Amino acid sequence: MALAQRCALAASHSAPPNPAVGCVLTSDEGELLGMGSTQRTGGPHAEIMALRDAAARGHSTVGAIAYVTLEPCSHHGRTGPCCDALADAGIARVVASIADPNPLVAGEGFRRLQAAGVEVEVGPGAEFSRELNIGFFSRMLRRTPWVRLKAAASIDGKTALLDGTSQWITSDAARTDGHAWRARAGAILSGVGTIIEDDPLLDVRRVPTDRQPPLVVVDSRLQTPPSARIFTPGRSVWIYAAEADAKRKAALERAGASVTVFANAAGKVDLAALLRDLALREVNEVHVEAGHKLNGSLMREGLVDELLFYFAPKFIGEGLGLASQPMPHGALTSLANALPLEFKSIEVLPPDFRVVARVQGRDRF
Ligand code: AOF
Ligand code: ZN
Repeated sequence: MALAQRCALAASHSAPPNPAVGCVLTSDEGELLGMGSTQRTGGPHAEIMALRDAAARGHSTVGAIAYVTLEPCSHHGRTGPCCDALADAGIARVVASIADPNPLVAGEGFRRLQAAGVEVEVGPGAEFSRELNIGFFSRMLRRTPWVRLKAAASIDGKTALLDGTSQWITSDAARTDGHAWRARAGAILSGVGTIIEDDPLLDVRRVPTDRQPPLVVVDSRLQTPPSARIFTPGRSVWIYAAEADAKRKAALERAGASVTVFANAAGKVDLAALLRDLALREVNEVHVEAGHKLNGSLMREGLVDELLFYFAPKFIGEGLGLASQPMPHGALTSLANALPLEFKSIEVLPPDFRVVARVQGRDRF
């Protein structure tokens, strides 16, 4: 299963919106017969790749064991059912980490395998598989993506100088690591303020990938310049506005953007509706890289599931913070009311360090 997990990890940049899955086939004595990973959307699933690999190596899979990090699918989606392919290939036993939360599968893959006489064991590596695909589980079970907010700050929690200067607070290793998190996301989300002030690319450059996540821009009044660097050929830019002036909308559409209007009562973009819309567009994980205002709005509305914070060994003193909107009930008067988080990991990326902190209980779905 450890090898199947490595295969799953290898698929994490290219698999979205599909879950990243790995599959390893062995003989019942444990000889490796074949292995595979989920391919890009519409391509073969991990099980099919592993069966093909075994065939290419000249191995029979009759009586073999399949280790797979997710329940083999039972439906006809963009590809055919993997459970039938495994049974037809003579697999005797399937060891799967966890059931597929896709309602089209949800245990049916296991039932079909058992009905075909295949022995099924479920559980080994469940936690790994769910974490690797937390966005897919979120979209399938909550109908909204998993939202991870990334920020880079000085040790005293400042993300920019008072004049907005923020390049660069953290060093190379941390910035490359940030690109690896972008690469596994279904979309990268930012605000019009960041686009105007920094004219960033917000793409994946520092790690290998064969897929650029679409860029989502929260832009209430369509102020994104059509000349911004985010508009590069082949990349999707999805702009969400609260009102859409016809001329601006047309200009942005000419630049390659799609424009959607979702206004809330305050005349701002309805962020919860935006996220639900991203789930409909098959976005599993949203990687937020925005300024303190949009960060603050997302925090205030309780829409952030996880924080991905990098801290540099620098002291800024007076500067801009991580998130700067008042919380819904104003300043807290009791620490007992602070949003409870749980540190999932703390890692040193010299000279900086990275903290992944999750809103307590938010992953129970
Ligand atoms: C598997 N093995 O490697 C993956 C699975 O549209 P399709 O045919 O590509 O199906 C996508 C669905 O298949 C996806 O929503 C999830 O339920 C399952 N993913 N299943 O057997 C795999 N990636
Ligand atoms: Zn499948």
